[in-house]
Amino acid sequence: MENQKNAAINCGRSLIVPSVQELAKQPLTKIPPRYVHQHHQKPLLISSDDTSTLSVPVIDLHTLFATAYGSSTYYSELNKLHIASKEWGFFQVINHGISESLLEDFKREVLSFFKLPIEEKQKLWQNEESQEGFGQLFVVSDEQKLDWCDLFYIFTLPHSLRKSQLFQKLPPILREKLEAYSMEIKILAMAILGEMGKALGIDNEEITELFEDGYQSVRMNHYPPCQEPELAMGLYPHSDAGGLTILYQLNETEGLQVRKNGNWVSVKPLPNALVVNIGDTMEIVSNGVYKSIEHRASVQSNMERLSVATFYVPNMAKEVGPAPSLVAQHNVANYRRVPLVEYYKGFFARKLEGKSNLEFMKLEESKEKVV
Ligand SMILES: O=C(O)CCC(=O)C(=O)O
Repeated sequence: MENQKNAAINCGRSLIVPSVQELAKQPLTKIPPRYVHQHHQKPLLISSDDTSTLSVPVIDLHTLFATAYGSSTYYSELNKLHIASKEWGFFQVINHGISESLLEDFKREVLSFFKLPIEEKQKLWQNEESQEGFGQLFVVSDEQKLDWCDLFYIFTLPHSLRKSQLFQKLPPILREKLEAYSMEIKILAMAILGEMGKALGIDNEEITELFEDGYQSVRMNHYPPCQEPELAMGLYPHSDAGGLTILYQLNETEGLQVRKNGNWVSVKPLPNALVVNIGDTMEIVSNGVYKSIEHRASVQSNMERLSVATFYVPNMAKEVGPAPSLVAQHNVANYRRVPLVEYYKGFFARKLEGKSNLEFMKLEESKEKVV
């Protein structure tokens, strides 16, 4: 068991890269070639009459959590959640139950954290053994293009897996707020997963058993202003490997873009809303009914942007595969079943690129589908 635990927090490592925030402070007119991405695709420009059909759906969680189960109001909101998860893989949630004061306090601490002098940040930089800390993720070669982003990555739950020496080095108020935020996000993720289970017709015990003692990691992203935003990429297009990701956009600067019908649609930050997206694991658990959608982050010439993504993942000691109750309903399994730890090692060992890790999990129609 101990080995499984250690494997879970050591799914791989990323090459150490310099701080983009420090680079962005220099009087450059051009960004270094390592940050220039070719084939940049502009976001879809939405005309005013298209806005309603081309913005990520908004779900009112109070309606789901507090309305009588079985009422038409409840079912109508549950149906919105179901359609959003099937057709967008992304939605924003309002009235989610996390207090405004906690969100504000956590935001303030994350903003100050990224303002620490570089000498202080270096004490918290990733190292040869671990991808936790400041740096970038998924950097697997010296030739690979880099994102215009500094991140701070840390495992938060379960407590037994935390790197206590890293936690202890965090500024005390940030540590306290991160602790509170991560507990609230776990409660929220479990509640949303429960509603998804109901919408999909998955036995409740299956959701609980898979996710209850799940793993959680937090990725704080800082995208500095960029001299050539049309050439740089804040975060390369990817889908998330986990069950659910809950994203807090800390300021009003737009940047998150979601792939929809082959175009990029911007997710406008709404006050006190959180963005939820389906990860590859949930796509697999839903037997492909829900979709984990590619997304990316763009950068701006004159404004910084900050976000915090929390990844909620089943316990690594479990296997990932389609929920048995859904396979029984669908009469077919569309994905393999593998130990989660194997699945995640594959994810962290690759350059972050589209949905490449999920492809490996898909069963081919003609040969391998099993009931
Ligand atoms: O900053 C964003 O909006 C996107 C963050 C994200 O996709 C991630 O951290 O994986």
